[in-house]
Amino acid sequence: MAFNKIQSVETPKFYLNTAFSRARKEEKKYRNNLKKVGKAKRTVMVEKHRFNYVQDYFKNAFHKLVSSFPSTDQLSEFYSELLSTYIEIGTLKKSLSTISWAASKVDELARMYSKKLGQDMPYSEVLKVRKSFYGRVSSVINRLEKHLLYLKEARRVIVAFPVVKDNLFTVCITGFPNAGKSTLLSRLTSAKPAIGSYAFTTKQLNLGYSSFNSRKVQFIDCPGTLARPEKMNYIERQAYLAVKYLASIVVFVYDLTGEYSLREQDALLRKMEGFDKKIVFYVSKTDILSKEALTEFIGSRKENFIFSADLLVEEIKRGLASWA
Ligand SMILES: Nc1nc2c(ncn2[C@@H]2O[C@H](COP(=O)(O)OP(=O)(O)OP(=O)(O)O)[C@@H](O)[C@H]2O)c(=O)[nH]1
Ligand SMILES: [Mg+2]
Repeated sequence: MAFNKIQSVETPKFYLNTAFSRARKEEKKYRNNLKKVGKAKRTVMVEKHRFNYVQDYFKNAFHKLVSSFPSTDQLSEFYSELLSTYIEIGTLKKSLSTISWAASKVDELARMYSKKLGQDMPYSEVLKVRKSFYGRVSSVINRLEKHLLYLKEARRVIVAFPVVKDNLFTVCITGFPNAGKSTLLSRLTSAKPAIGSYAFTTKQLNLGYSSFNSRKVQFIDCPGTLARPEKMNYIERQAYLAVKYLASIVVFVYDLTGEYSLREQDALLRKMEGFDKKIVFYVSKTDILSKEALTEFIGSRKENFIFSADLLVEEIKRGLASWA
């Protein structure tokens, strides 16, 4: 999804100034090409050209703007829910359709006012027609203010969305803050995520890709504790939706080096189990973990644990092989 292609959104004043000042420049160029035409006829031709320019400007600028927004009906479930978390989709649609409506209204006005320009009209009358035309166009465009503001805000939200692929076998790496998720991502893929010795290092969804048996696999580093579903922050919300809609397998990273209690980590695991996805258990930092601690942990659990990235890859390959 090419969210970075969304055109920047300006104020009504900006669009009006641009349209009118460019129309004036265009008019000059056009006038120079009409030296052989009689004065009265030329005045009217030049004015019509100006009206046409304004008409085309809004048609093109607004078409470009509206069509650069993603079509909300064609979004995948992941993006659809992500978008509706931050943006009122009905308002977005209404704003976009009002912008398109304004372009067609300007089109209609340009035709109507062009017809008012008579062949033998004195210049003072021509100016009056232009003034009325510009006044009507300004009133249509000025009415767009709140819609343009809404689109500006929607754009700000949408361009920051992670660019995920929703048709690939996807491994979501989850676990408590500082557990080693980003480190694992950097071991499994060529991604170079930020790795910090403190919790909440990852502030965006880190994505990485690898190919196994010539099949591409997407890895998503999904941070956050998902502690309060109703109060999830921006990144937690993305992580939650990635697990819900994109994960083919969830890797749950346990950190036994003591920073967070097992009880807390287990609580996050319960939440992951709620998604009904296959979960693979990985224990990080085994290089600094005592053998006793590890043995005690494994002995107290019924799940199978993986301790190395290589063995994890084998597990992912098995999942990939049985994936449709
Ligand atoms: N010794 C050792 N340290 C590790 C290992 N994996 C991660 N770490 C360290 O643990 C700290 C946290 O690692 P990250 O990969 O940033 O952890 P994270 O889960 O992405 O953390 P957040 O982004 O805050 O959720 C860093 O200081 C890493 O260097 C490991 O296998 N062994
Ligand atoms: Mg991280």
